[in-house]
Amino acid sequence: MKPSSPSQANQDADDAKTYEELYQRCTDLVSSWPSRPGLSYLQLFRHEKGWYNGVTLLVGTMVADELFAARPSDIVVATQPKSGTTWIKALLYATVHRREHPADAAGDHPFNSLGPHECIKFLEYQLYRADEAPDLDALPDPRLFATHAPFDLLPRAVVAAPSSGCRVVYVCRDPKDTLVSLLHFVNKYNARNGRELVAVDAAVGFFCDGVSPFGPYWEHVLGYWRAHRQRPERVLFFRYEEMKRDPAGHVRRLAEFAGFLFTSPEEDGGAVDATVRLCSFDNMVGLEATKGGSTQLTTTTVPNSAFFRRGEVGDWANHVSPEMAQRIDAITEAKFWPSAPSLIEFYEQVMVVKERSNG
Ligand code: PPS
Repeated sequence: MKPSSPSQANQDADDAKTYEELYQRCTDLVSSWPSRPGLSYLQLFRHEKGWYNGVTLLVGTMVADELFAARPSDIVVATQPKSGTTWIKALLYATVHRREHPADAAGDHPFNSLGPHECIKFLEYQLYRADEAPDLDALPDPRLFATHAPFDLLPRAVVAAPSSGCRVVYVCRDPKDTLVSLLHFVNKYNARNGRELVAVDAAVGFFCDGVSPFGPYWEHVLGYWRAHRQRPERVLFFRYEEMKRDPAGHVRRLAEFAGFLFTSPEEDGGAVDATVRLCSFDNMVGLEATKGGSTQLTTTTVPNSAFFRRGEVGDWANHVSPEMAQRIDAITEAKFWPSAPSLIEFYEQVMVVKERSNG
């Protein structure tokens, strides 16, 4: 049987002598693993924990696992696609770098020329690429990284905390809004490239079967939730909906977690609110870097504007039928209830299944 386990594959790759050789060995392995279409414009490849869209991201994850050397000051943003990645990257970058780049410095802020995905890069999409090994040693502390990988596929050096000391910030979002956001993103790509669009019922089917990028959705959330419960000082766990409700509170928690607490003079001077405003959907969407810039993600050049659509809670109701929503909510309840009742309690506020079964 062909291997579909990154850890097993990494054992095979251990004797690779150069970066190129390691990358090629992982590519050869992943290319032989089972694949199928799913909620992506790329073929999805099966690994022991779920599905990855395209060979390159899985290879990048495996190579990062082999080579990434964590520092205690590192902070890694972890999310599933379309859960609030762009927003949390902006908030973290703006918070950590506020001394050299004050949030209210209008035209001078790096966000005017760089999108959040260029300020905090993905390990698997942008850093561990085919062409050359990234030179991460040269980066000053604190280094900020991002990943969409499930917790179990994080680089071993990240999971090795507390010896590495590295911290993780996770954001999750109502699966229905995550799915709808992803569907729009995929279909925008399909439209740009003259491909057939994915219908919403097919998208729901893929999502519920777990055949979505870095899916299944529920296992991804649960992996980070368990890690957060075990080591809250190492894994911060945010919900997109709560960030929308209280962005300032989340900026303060983020700052404290990252070791960049806002001082009293900063609080009095409105630095928290300035950070919230700078990173708000309405502000970011109007920046030149968003309107005219793009980000290279593996081999795809993505216009930065594609990372912004509506930025609302509950937009799913405009796209997903009540029956489809009920199907997703029933899975959420079944998956989260045994090990994460407080997560289900939270998501019950945005679920239709309870209301229907009560009514
Ligand atoms: S990606 O491709 O994984 O990085 O996408 P991600 O950033 O996780 O998700 C994109 C959705 O997040 C919304 N968004 C925001 N919401 C609130 N505030 C800010 N600043 C913000 N920036 C992006 C974006 O509009 C996508 O959600 P939808 O529902 O599609 O609008």
